[in-house]
Amino acid sequence: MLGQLKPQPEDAIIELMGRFKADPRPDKVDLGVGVYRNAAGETPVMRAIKAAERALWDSETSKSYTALAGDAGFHNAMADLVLADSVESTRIAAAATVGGTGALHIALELVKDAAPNATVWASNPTWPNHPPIIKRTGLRFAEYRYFDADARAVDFGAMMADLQTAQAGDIVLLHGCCHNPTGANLTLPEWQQVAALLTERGLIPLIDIAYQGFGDGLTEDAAGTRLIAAQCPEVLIAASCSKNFGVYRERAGVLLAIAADGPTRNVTQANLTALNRLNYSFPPDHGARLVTNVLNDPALRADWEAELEGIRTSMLSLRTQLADELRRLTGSDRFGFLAQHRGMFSRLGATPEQVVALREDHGIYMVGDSRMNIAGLSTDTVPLVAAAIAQTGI
Ligand code: PLP
Ligand code: TYF
Repeated sequence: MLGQLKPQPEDAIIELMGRFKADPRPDKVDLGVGVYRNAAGETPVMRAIKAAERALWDSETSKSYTALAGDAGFHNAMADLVLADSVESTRIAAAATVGGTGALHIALELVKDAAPNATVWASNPTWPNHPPIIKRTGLRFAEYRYFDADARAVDFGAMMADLQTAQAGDIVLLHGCCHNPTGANLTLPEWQQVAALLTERGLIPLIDIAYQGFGDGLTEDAAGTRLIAAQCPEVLIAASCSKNFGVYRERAGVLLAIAADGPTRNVTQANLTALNRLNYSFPPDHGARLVTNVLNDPALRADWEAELEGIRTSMLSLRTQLADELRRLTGSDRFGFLAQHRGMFSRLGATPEQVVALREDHGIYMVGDSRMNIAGLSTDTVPLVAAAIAQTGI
C-alpha cells in the first residue's frame, strides 16, 4: 500500500530553513521563514506568556479533557480581541483549533458540508499553504488578482473586477492584515468597497488573520475584519495566535463563524464541535489557555500589548532604515514600498535568478518569490542587505 504513495514536494519555506542552517558563512542573513526574531536573532517566549505559564504551573490541578470545541473562555477572549463589539456575541460560533492552519481547515470542511459546490477564491499570490489546503477539501479553487508586481502594491481594480465574476455563495479568502507574501494591504476605504461587493453579490468572506498587531496596531489591524463582520450576514474568521503571542509550536488558533441569527449560530456551533471531534477530538489547550490568561489579566495584557508594540515598531523602523539605505545607494525611490508595506513580509520583486544570487553571493536567504522577512533584518545587517540588493541590480 505505502508503495503507492507519490513523492511529495518539500515545503519551499521550510526547506530554506534547512539550507540556511547548513550554510557555514558567519555573516549569513535569514529573511526566510515567517517567524519573528529580535535584534539578537532570537524568537523569545513573550514575557506575559512566560508569566502566564508560570502561574498556570502553580494553579493547574488537572489536565483532563476540556470541551470538544475548546474552552469557552478562549473563544470569548479571542472573539473580543479580533471582533471587539462589531457583531453581537449571540451570532458567533467558535472552535479552538490546531493553530490558524487548523482553523482554516475546519472552516473549509464547514464550507464543504454546507456548500459543496462553492468555489473558494484566494488572492494571487497568497500564503503557499492556502491553495493546497483548499483543494484537498475537494472544493473548487479560483484566484483573484491582487498584486501589481511593478508598483509592489495592491491592484485593487483587478481584485474587484475578478471578484465581480464570483457566483453567489462563493467563498472569498481575505488576509485580515499584513498580507503574506506581499506586505501590500487594503486601505479601510477599500475594505469598505470589498464589504459592499460581498454583500451585493452574496459572497461569503473567509478572513485569515495571522498577524494582528504586527502591522499598524492591534485595533487598526482588525479594522477590515470588524468592518466585514459588521456588514456581512455570514463571516468565517481563522485567527492564529502563533505570531502575536509567539506561541508557534503550541498550536493555538480559533475559528470564529458568524451566523445570520442565533438559531443558525447554534447549529453552526454543533457542526464546529463535530468537525473538531472528527478531525482530532479535543483541540490543544495549553497555548490557548496561556493566551486566554494573558488577555483576561489586566497586568499581563498590558505587558503583552507593550511587547507586541515593541515588535511592531522595531519592524517598522527596519523597514524605514532599509528603504532609506536603498534610496541613498540607488538614488531612486523605487524601494519606497518597503516603508509602505506592513507586517512581517515584503515582496522585493527580484527575479528567481536574483534570489539565488543574493543567497549564493551574499548569504542572504529569502523565499523564491523574493518574499523577505523584515524581522530577519537588524540595524547592523540592513546596510549589508541594502548593498547586496543594489549590487544585484534589482
Ligand atoms: N495564515 C497565514 C497567512 C500565515 O502566514 C500563517 C503562518 O503560519 C498561518 C495562517 C497559520 O499559522 P499557524 O497555523 O502557525 O497558527
Ligand atoms: O509563511 C510563513 O513563513 C509562515 C510559517 O508550511 C510557515 O506562515 C511556513 C511554511 C509552512 C507553515 C508555516
